[in-house]
Amino acid sequence: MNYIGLSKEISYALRHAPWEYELEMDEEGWVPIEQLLDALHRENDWKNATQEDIQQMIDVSDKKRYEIIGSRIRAFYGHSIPMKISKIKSRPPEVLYHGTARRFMKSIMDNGLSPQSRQYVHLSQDIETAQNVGQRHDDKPYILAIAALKAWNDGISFYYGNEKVWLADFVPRIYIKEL
Ligand code: HQG
Repeated sequence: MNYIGLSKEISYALRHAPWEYELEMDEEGWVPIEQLLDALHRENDWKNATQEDIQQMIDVSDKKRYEIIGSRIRAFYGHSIPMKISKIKSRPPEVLYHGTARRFMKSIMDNGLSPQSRQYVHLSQDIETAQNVGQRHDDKPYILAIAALKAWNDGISFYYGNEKVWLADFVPRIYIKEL
């Protein structure tokens, strides 16, 4: 089984286009696994995929992108669908990090971090994770340190994604420093 391909397909379905897969998604992003499997089975690449394959894909991945509880599955982060996925507000650690590209730096330092095509700004728990995120955009990514706890104390909302990923609606520039 091509687990990377399966993960990409499921990411597209759960984060970006559940309607293309006829998925009924609730406000926390949960969908019935059966519906997802039915949709996958309509595609040649995944016509024999099972729930065990999905579980295995989750288990072998270096990133925790999805969770299964009972008969439902959801993505932890990354959504771009019009219906905003509700996340639980949580007090962040003192500092979070964000890896980005040089070409975005001027706009970020002028305007703050905003979600762009996703629903939330994605922040990293540690510098290594931020490096990996930033490398998707630039060979030599810029790492930003976010004064998250100070921002939280000033009323900025943060949300827990997974143990490496935090989310925010917006991060004003006064909380952002280049590392
Ligand atoms: C930038 C992956 C200009 C921002 C990763 C980023 C992550 C601005 C880009 C998750 C800006 C958006 C999300 C502003 C932010 N002006 N540019 N004001 N504010 N930006 O891909 O955080 O592998 O939507 O710096 O690992 O890179 O898919 O967000 O460079 O966890 O599971 O706009 O996606 O996870 O890019 O990545 P993205 P991201 P997966």
